[in-house]
Amino acid sequence: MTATADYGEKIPNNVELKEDRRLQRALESWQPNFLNWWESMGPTLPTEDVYLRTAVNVGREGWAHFGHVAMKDYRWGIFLAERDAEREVGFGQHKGEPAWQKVPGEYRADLQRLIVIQGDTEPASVEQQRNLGATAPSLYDLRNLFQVNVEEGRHLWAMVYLLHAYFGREGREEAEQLLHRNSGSDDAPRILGAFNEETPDWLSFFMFTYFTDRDGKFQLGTLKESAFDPLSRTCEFMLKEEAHHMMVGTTGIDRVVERTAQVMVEKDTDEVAAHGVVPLDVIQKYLNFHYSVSLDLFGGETSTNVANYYTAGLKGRWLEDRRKDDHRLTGDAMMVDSVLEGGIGETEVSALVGLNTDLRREYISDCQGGVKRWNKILDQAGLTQRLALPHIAFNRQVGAFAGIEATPDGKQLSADEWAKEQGNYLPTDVDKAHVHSLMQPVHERGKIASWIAPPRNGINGQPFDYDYVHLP
Ligand code: BYC
Repeated sequence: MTATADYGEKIPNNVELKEDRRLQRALESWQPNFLNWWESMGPTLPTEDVYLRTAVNVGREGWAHFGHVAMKDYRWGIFLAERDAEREVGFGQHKGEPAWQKVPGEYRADLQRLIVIQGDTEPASVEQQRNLGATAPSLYDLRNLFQVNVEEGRHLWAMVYLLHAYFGREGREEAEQLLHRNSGSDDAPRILGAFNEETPDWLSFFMFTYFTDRDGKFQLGTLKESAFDPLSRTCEFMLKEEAHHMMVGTTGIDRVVERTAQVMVEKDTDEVAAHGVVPLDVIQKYLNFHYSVSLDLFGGETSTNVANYYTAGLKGRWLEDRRKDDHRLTGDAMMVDSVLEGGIGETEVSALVGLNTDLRREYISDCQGGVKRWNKILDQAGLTQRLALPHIAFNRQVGAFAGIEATPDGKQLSADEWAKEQGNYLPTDVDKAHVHSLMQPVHERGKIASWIAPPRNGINGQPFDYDYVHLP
């Protein structure tokens, strides 16, 4: 196994694909289907080329190459982090055994399911974002969108490689289905809820890359712990690419908040819609929406699925090796969020069954980081208004709170009250129409839309007014 990718091949890879002719042929026959999917479901804005980062190496240094590339010629490849021959299973009933290089028969169905769910989200996000190019606020942002898109495409390749290499005919069929299901489709929708929502504007895009890509970070983090070593190694490398996506979200929201704050101070009012920016309360509603649908992605507060995955060694905890316990959890208990007779509270359950809650809590505390940053921007502008994460029970469709309604402060509401009040908490048609009206494309070098501040730094040391994208 080499760290350097073989770029002479049709499919760039560091898994010595040419040594396995059957697998190589299978993947080479999937490749045109992928490219067809990219052409028909990928970015709609025609471009000549884009200043993209391409993975060329998985080593600690210099894994990425930057250059202008025609997007359809992007070298989607298969990259796994280097193998540690000594690696052992870190948790569950197989703790201490050598990590698996093949899929044990008894865990085949569960592993395949996890890989399919992960794989399904990657092309879904490309589909959700496909029309955003037409309304990009700058060439810098346009380039970032496309970088995210090509990398999500590569993450699909990562999962398809595992399905082809380790799951036989069923795996190949699942790989076809990953291109067949589509975001928002009535007949064959994507598997998880958030990936069937629209990403119709750039505020949604930044919220998605902040909140929903961050679910990706945490889920990949738990799959990186997997006893199934090829899955672990591919997730490790995907996490490096994922970091850029979250940077796009974090700094994107920074820049929206910064611009809104500027105008609020300048005009000395909260009512800034007429001044061509997004009012703070609308930013809060978008945040409420994207955060709550992303909380749903962690599954139920209690889940026997997750307990089984952990015990089997398929899916660990976030930063498993930093946890100070026996990494088996068979006798342990924990408190999970729940609906009690008197209101919203906590219930004690076995620690294994509560692992979705454990991961969701890690995620929530990471999300707080963004809110802190954005509030600092408001503070520095001299404003007293603040953004906040809504309550865990707010707008949930999956898990313990799916059956109740609650305000962002966590006050329970009847269905009638919710129907009357939800427009105060979630984007209304009027809010969406206003955000939509701001989405005027700025495709001129060095220029930026009125509703967002320019970035502090360009990409790879290039200035903001660099020619990040060449349009026809
Ligand atoms: N929508 O036992 P439960 C990313 C289903 S994002 C619809 O609590 P479990 C990315 C569930 O399937 C990361 N259905 O669930 C981000 C189950 O159905 P069945 C993606 C849902 O299994 C941005 C039932 O409800 N990766 O990478 O403990 C851009 C009971 O649920 C939903 C993964 O998710 C939902 N939200 O946990 C690009 C990792 N939630 O079996 C990429 C792999 C649950 O009863 N997936 N259901 O028919 C998993 O680890 C787990 O399957 C889940 C669910 C965390 C998703």
